[in-house]
Amino acid sequence: MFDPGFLWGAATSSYQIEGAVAEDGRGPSIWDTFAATPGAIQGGDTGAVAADHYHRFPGDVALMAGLGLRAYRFSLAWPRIQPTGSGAVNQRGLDFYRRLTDTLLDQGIQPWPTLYHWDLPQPLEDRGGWPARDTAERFAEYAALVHEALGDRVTHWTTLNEPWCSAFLGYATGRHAPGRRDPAAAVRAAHHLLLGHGLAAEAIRGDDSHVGITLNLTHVAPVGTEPADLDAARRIDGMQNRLFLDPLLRGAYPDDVLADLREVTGFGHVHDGDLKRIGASLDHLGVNYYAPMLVAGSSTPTQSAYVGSPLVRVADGGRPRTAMGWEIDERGLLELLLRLKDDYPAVPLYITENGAAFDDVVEHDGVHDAHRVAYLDGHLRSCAQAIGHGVPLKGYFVWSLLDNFEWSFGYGPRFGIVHVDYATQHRTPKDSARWYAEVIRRGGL
Ligand code: IFM
Repeated sequence: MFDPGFLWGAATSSYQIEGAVAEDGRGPSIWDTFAATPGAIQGGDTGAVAADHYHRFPGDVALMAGLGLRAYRFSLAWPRIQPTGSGAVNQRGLDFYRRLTDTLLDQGIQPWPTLYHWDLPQPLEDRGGWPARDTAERFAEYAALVHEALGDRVTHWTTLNEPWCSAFLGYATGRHAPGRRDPAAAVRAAHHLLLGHGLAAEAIRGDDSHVGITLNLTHVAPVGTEPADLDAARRIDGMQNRLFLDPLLRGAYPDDVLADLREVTGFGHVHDGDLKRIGASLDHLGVNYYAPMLVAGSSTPTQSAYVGSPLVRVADGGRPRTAMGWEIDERGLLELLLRLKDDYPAVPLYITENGAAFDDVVEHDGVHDAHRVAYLDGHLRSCAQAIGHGVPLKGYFVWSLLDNFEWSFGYGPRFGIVHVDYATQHRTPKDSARWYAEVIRRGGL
């Protein structure tokens, strides 16, 4: 079960909630540019206003306190702090995060910042973006600046959120900013993101600082026992999980994944010493889990984010789905946590995102999101089971505190436990928020 020190939290990210994209000296990010590209985002939505958290953060922190949250995971917008991605600090941007952090601390809520949740300063993309090695160096410089400013208030740092998405959705499929479709560039980006993590961790780590990274991991299973299905599962597990876990926790890329990727690119971009820096010990690992993946071999080549593995298709597990079309299966989370314990050196784990979008209906007496409550309840049960099996799981952050900008899907999908009326910016805690507050109050289910 959950021990009394278990960290109960909720998560958001800068571009998804802040708005105020041109205020107080913030520079443009790749998401501003991408969102302005016709056809890139459903409904032509952008993060220009989002949930207006930049102006409303005191009220949002009061809401968090009302729910009894012990921690709040948010991200810092790099272009607020370094508008061009390098050089001098924009003090007004940094001050926003200082005020946010202080307001959280005043309410007894632990600030849990992520340094990068996808909003790369546009000038760095113009100089090559993550496929260029220099971006990793610039990221470490930015991390050091933020640490210098907030290191007396923050103990737990996360370098990157979901580098798989940054690399493969951003540079291979083009579904995310910067919208490039260049598989070889995506593979280089993945390495430079990991390198950026390693360099930033070196810059931050010290007395009171714990440094982690958040990965979007999943439980991958084959539909059957045919060799092609087993190979599909190996490949997808390799690209989604092991390509990141192995260098971080074992100091080496998995040989089979390198072999799969040789179809796409060579590895001249991996320099001597990089893996040593990437594999320097993690103080914690953040796990984002939403759905399992059932996969099969395929005879028809398809282009997907899984570059180097065209003969794979995602199969239907026949389970109920969320509004994103993602299958609901909390057992996948249990399998994933047990696998992390069995296959990798022990490291404190935190679920840094878990949650679901559903088609919420605002009624006269609130938002009765029973599906979301059931989803969260099931996944927390898996967490409790995992702890019972000895998994070092130390905390859980619901995705998300607020309804927000869901990237290329715009404002359609609602993941929040708090409803946001985007016309008025009025916040309404959903039934799931009340349910979660009660879980926190009781210290468990
Ligand atoms: O909204 C995203 C978040 O930014 C990263 N993880 C997945 C969430 C739901 O798609």
